Amino acid sequence: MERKRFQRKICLLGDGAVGKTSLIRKYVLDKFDDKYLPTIGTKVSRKEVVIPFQKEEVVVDLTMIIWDIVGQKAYQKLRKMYYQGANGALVVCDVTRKDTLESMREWTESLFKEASPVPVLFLANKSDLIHKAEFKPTNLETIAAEFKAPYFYTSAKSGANVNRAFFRLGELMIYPVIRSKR
Ligand code: G3D
Ligand code: MG
Repeated sequence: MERKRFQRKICLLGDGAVGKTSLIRKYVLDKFDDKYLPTIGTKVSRKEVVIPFQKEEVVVDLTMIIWDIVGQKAYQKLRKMYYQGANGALVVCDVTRKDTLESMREWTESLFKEASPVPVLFLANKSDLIHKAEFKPTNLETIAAEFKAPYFYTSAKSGANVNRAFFRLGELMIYPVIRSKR
């Protein structure tokens, strides 16, 4: 198995209080790496993940640089810096608030304007509160299909699908590079 190393920037997008910061905290166990960048209202964390590509006989050591918007109403200028150079994104909504599902399109389109189309993954977070859900899986599936992207139900509280979501995004970002070099 050949070993390769990559570094990629990931952004978390979505309305306020959907659980972006909580998802990052759950995923990034090592909080020592957290850095607060007050000038751009953003917090940056780092996570190392090993992704095997069996068929291509390559194992990838991926460093994910995960960006979290701290102030939800970031100025347009700051938003640009946040998106710039993004290699992928998790677009997050809250299962208990349908309006947060509907604004996922806008979030995705504003990212694609600044960072050109990159792999995205749609997350319906707070799946532990599914009994209070305001929309159905098909509603989420419809939006994900529009962008030809996968979707997951996650819970930053229980941890359900959190690792899986970041890992899948990692695969989506790296696979084209591995495949093109065969
Ligand atoms: P944001 O970064 O998208 O703005 P936060 O969202 O991560 O700050 O989360 C907003 C609130 O939702 C927090 O509650 C947080 O604990 C809660 N939350 C986040 N993810 C989940 C989840 O998966 N399940 C449940 N039940 N709650 C979640 P508070 O009370 O601190 O505002
Ligand atoms: Mg936050």
